Amino acid sequence: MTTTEKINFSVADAVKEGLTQKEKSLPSWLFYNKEGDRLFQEIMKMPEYYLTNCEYDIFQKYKNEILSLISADVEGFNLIEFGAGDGLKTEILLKHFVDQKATFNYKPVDISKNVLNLLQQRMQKSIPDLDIEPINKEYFSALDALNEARKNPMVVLFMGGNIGNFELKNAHSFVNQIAEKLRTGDRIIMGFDMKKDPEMIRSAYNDAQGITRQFNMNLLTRLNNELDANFDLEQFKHYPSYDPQTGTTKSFLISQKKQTVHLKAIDTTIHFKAWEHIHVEVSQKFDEDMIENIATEAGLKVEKYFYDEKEYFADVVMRK
Ligand code: AVI
Repeated sequence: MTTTEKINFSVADAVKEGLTQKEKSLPSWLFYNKEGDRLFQEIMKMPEYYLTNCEYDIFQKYKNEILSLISADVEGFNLIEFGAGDGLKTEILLKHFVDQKATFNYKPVDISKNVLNLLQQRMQKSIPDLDIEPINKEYFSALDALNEARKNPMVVLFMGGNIGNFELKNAHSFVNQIAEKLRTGDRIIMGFDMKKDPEMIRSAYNDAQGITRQFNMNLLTRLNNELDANFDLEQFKHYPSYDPQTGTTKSFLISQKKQTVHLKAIDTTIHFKAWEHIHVEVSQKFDEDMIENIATEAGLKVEKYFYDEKEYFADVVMRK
């Protein structure tokens, strides 16, 4: 088999498209290969990366209030989680809901069968009484499929600040698209990382131990391995920026000199000027006005902001 036959074509297409544009960029989903998943787990343990602990604290503190809110006027509910990951934080809610004998089922949605299998094994072990039904589909087709057969309201969970990885206008359309598939009374619970001290935000994306740097650089290693490319990692630099005016964190890989990189498997040569950047990630930070705008545009009403103690992060309940 030749290298070209072995490559994953969606990776190839995304890379070719991203690196041959006038302003070079790569989509952030490319971070998450096996090594990228491992490095992201490490990032979440870094003292600078406050997001994970904040959301963990919110769920610990408000699990009962969250349950009261979503179960108050219904006989039962379907809890649909988009991109559950390792499920560590969701487990806090699920355990509590089961202990309280709430009538609900848990439907994690992911396009990776492997992620779902691991999650199911984990949940069945830690919460044997949980009614869990993984859905191996894309998010919107999962909602379509659920809508065909459901009686009870839906609560869509999208946590961890993942909404911030969309460009702001795409975050709006993502929520619009979910909301279009909801019925009156359905809810979304979404995690938003809030605007805060810019120094703190920049450190979260530039930790002292250099794990985030490795996470970003791993993208180039991935292209070297999967697309038979010859990026010299020593010649690229990880650089995160935060703009307090827009609340946008951006991560760049910056070419430290004029250089040429060849990606053999896609038969592509890329020229870099000295200090030219590749834009690799957006991590948007929000304030309440921005969240209200997202909700209102989608025809949703913000019911409640659940904040951690320092108000760094919010899990927001929005209702149709
Ligand atoms: C997954 N996502 C919410 C993370 C974030 O904070 O934007 C990804 C990340 N990138 C660098 N550090 C963490």
